[in-house]
Amino acid sequence: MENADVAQVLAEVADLLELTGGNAFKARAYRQAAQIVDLLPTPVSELWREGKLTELPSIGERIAAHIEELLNTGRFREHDQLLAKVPPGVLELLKVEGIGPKTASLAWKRLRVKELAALVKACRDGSMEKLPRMGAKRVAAILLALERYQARKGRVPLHRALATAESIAERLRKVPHVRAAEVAGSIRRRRETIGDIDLLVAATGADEVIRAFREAPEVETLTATGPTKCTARLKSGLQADLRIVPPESFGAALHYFTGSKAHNIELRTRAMRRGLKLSEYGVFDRQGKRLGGETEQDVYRAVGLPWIPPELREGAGELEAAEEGRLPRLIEEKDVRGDLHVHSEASSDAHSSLEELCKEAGRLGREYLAITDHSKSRPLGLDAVQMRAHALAIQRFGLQREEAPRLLTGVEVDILQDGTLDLPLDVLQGLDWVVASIHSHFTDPPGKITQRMIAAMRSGVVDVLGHPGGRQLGLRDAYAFDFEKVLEVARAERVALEVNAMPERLDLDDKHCRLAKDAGVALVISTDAHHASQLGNLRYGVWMARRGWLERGDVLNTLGPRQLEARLHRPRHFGTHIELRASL
Ligand code: DGT
Ligand code: CA
Ligand code: CA
Ligand code: ZN
Repeated sequence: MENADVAQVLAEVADLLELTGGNAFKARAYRQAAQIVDLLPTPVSELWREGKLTELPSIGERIAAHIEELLNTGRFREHDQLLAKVPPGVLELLKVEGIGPKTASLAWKRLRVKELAALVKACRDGSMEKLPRMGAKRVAAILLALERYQARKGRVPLHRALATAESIAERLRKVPHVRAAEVAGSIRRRRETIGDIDLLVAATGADEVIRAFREAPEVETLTATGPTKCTARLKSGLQADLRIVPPESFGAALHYFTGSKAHNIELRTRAMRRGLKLSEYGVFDRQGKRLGGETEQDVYRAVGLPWIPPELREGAGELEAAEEGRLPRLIEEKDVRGDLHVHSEASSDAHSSLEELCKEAGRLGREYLAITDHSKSRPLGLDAVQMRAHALAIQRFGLQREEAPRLLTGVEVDILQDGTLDLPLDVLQGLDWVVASIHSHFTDPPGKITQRMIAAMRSGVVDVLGHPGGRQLGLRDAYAFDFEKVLEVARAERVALEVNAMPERLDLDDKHCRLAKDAGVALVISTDAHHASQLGNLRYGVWMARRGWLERGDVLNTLGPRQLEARLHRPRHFGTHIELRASL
């Protein structure tokens, strides 16, 4: 147990005493002891071994005995007894700025508030205001603080954390005696949202690493430090955990801190059944002999499994699949040959010309690009006449180009509230590629949303449903629509589903990707770029697809243009440009 952990338990005892109306002097003594331990320059366990605990200010016999119990067993009885009396949600209330034990226990005892959500409600419905010494002003301040707390506590989309994490890791790699530095945790698993950043370093000494970490420009302040680990609050508001391990444990530690927790637990159980012990320090046999731990492969090999890609480590059947030799060969970014949802400056919310888009797409090695601007119901969207003219302009522009990518004429057509499409069918039929998306009336009942999608798919002109789940991370959850029904119709009509790679959409999500694959419905990974610089976002979609167990064969735009054309449900003319060129 680190000093910070001990300090936290002592401080919690003080909170619990105050919440339960216990002795105020006693509570103060615990709080002071917590502060002393927290700021101690040496490990408290060392002082304890040397019998020097009671020499510390504020630590008498009684608290010293508790610390001893804590260090020995990881807990102590008085703490457990107090915890049993207070709902965990009440303890959490104390983390909100301006809420002390008095307010929290008033709300709990008088209003039966046992969690944050209930406190928000009590503040809004006026019941909080009626409590003694409360009043409208205090309640308003508490409400504000509650909102800030929930925002801080909230998860951030992957892209907000990824660059920061990688840049800190890069800095740590340059520190002397560092052998390796990797980003672990949910970022390494490419989860769409991130709770905190986890960094792991293999090094022979920790001090220099911790110093470099503290001095990283992204770091605001260290909130906890120990001999081989520390936690920082970053300027972005995120938290980052850093751990330093000896090189021979790096693989085991990387595995452990990559998670997920569910995956780790399953793997450890499997190891136990084979008489092995897995920990962040390595793989050990019954006699405690170390069998490995320098690489992640060691860990999996010890339990008789092949290495499992981090994106699959969610405790969702990956161990069974590995056991039976049916782990998917996950799709990779380089497998994707074209981008089938791209906006040019003809969309009012997009900014790049065809020229700029082609240049960047060519640089990224894309072989084809479908220009899919908005239809007329969106602000300044294109009507039938404008769309025809636009398609012609795209073809003309494509004709003048010799090099990749090939341009496809396309559209992102709105699926209107009644399920009809926002442009006449003959206009849509004249295009190379039709994305159909819902951009309005999100709050209609789920059944209605399902019907809209089904109607669009049955139009006979739609190639793919754009961002089918409708979610926007941190803003709007996916519709509660009937996905099974959508899959059934998609398969029958041979309509693909999009994995929209915009970092704030990532829609379909991993679970829906997997369901689609299992239902035999094709997927398309698209950037939905609104600027040339966003064409590089494809990787986010690929990560989501990998988390959804997708392989190359599950994704239509891993095909070359000719193969793609041949797979579609109505004849297409991707080759027109070539033929036109020949006839010119
Ligand atoms: P996050 O931060 O909420 O996005 O998700 P993670 O997965 O990064 O979780 P985090 O930061 O709490 O912990 C990092 C990894 O450490 C986690 O994925 C697995 C491992 N870990 C943490 N706590 C436990 C635990 O109690 N048991 C086990 N088996 N593993 C744990
Ligand atoms: Ca984390
Ligand atoms: Ca963490
Ligand atoms: Zn779009």
